[in-house]
Amino acid sequence: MDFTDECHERVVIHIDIDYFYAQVEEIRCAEYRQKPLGVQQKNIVVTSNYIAREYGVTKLMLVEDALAACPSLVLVNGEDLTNYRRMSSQIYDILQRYTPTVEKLGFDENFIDVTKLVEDELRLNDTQIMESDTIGSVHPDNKSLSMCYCGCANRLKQGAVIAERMRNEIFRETGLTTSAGIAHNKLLAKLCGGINKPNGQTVLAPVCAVTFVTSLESLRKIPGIGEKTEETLIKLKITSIRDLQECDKELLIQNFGSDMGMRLKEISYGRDKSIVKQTGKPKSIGLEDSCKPLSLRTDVEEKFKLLLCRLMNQVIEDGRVPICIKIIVRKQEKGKGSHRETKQMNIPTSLFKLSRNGHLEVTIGANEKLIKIIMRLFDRLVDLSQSFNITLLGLAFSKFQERKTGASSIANFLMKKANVEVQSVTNLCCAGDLSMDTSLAETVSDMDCDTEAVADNEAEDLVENSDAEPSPKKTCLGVIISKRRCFADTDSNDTSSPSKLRVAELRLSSRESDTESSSSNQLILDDSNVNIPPGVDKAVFTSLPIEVQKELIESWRTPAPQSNVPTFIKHLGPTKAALTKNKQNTLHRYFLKSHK
Ligand code: DCP
Ligand code: MG
Ligand code: MG
Repeated sequence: MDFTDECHERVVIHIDIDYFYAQVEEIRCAEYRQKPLGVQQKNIVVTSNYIAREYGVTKLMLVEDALAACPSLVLVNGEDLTNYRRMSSQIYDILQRYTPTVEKLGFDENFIDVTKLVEDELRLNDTQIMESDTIGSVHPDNKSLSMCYCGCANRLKQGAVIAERMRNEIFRETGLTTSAGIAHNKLLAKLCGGINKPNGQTVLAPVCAVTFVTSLESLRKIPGIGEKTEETLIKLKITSIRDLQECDKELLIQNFGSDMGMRLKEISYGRDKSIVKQTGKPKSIGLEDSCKPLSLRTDVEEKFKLLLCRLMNQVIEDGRVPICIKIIVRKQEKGKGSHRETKQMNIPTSLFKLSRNGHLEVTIGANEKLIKIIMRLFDRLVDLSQSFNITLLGLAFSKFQERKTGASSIANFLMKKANVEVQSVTNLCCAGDLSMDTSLAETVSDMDCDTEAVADNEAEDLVENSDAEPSPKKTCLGVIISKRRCFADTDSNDTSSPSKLRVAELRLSSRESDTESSSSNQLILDDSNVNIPPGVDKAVFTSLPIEVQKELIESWRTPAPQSNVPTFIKHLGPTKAALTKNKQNTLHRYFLKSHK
């Protein structure tokens, strides 16, 4: 196999924010711009501005060492990640305007596959790059870029024009400068993005990929080669990229397994087939914080209250209603060392509501109720009759409901439930070998980890019956709808192909509409003196959101011609049966008693 041979069809951009946390602090306080600035978490300077870097202050340096290197260093506390998180998602949103194929990597990096966009722009313009377009630097030079005849030179240049546009837009809207790499794969885009930092961008000439990777000064420069992999490689006497290229492939496969072994071989030649995978919303939103040993329940409660306050802000920003909470506790026990335990339970959805403009809000008393739940979980996790020492506490929300198109829309009404049924364990990252509990747990909260698996049935056991959300499996309309294969695919808007749509994601829960209208649902029926057509299940009808009821009532008053499908179900798409038998396709049909 020739590892040097790779096609250059794709155009991938990697964008990294310059001195991220420190730059956010400079935006908050302009006077920091002229000073050496470091952002501190616990006793570590996690990053610094470029003035401080000139003094030798490096990322992840001990505060003590940083101050020794630069006595005039201004330190700001960066433990509250709210602003960083906000900027990070603002940038993600900006990039999403160009293409949905954006993959978020941590807080300050994104990969964007612009292949399609480039093709479209090249076709539309039918020209070479305009004089006025800036493409930034080319590594190693323009001549090398034009040495391949597959068309990659034009594609990459156009990609660079797009990258420049993206970076300008990010700067205009957030004030943050960024650096970018443009290449035919993710690995090279990330690597070449570092060539012109800060506030620069670089296109990599594909024919120079191997030379470029070989020139990297250490194995660790390659994303994917971490401390452990490097250790093993060194044991195998592989200490440089060139060694990796020249070693026997079988040796790598023996020591790392076939996938990783092959991958190491490929990346040593700058090859990377991995695709840019669109980042979805995280499966859990959590944070945790290490603390001095706590041995009183009241102290634990205080700490949980603080964590909950911060977590609620994150959930509100996220906009989805969580229906499960998990607590994480690190216990220190004599003779046993320290270990983490978790416990989770479902929470009432009534703790949250959606405002008229679709924003998530916390209902009155929600925090107090949540603290009660949290402490109930804590009491189950810790034997209070014995002395205890807690050195870390964490909270995470998971199992989200998503309302996509307004609080009272039919799509909202037929909400996603697949994740609720499939996902029983949250994926909060244990900081693991990463050093700073708070920041890192938050940064990578959607990654897999080894937290204790709490069985679904256990979580269900803990549900407070008085206020719990009913299971979607038990709602009759949900059953009818999924049987009838009526689809609400708000993502793709593709109603032509039922196979693409997600039956399992449909759900109906009368409690969902609690926040909006359930108390007045009955009224609409009584007040309007409506004759419900025979066969319609009144109970099901009254559990529908008011908007839906109104629209149905309207359609019963004035029988609609066949083509006059109520607007709220147009986007659901016709069922196959409805299309072939040419029956009236209205929501009405879905709750006729006879269909049960
Ligand atoms: N960060 C952190 N802990 C780590 C690594 C990073 O808290 N172990 C935070 C601080 C950084 C941010 O993540 O500001 C982004 O990390 P980068 O490695 O991209 O570093 P910077 O953006 O700060 O600097 P650069 O200009 O080199 O990209
Ligand atoms: Mg950065
Ligand atoms: Mg980064």
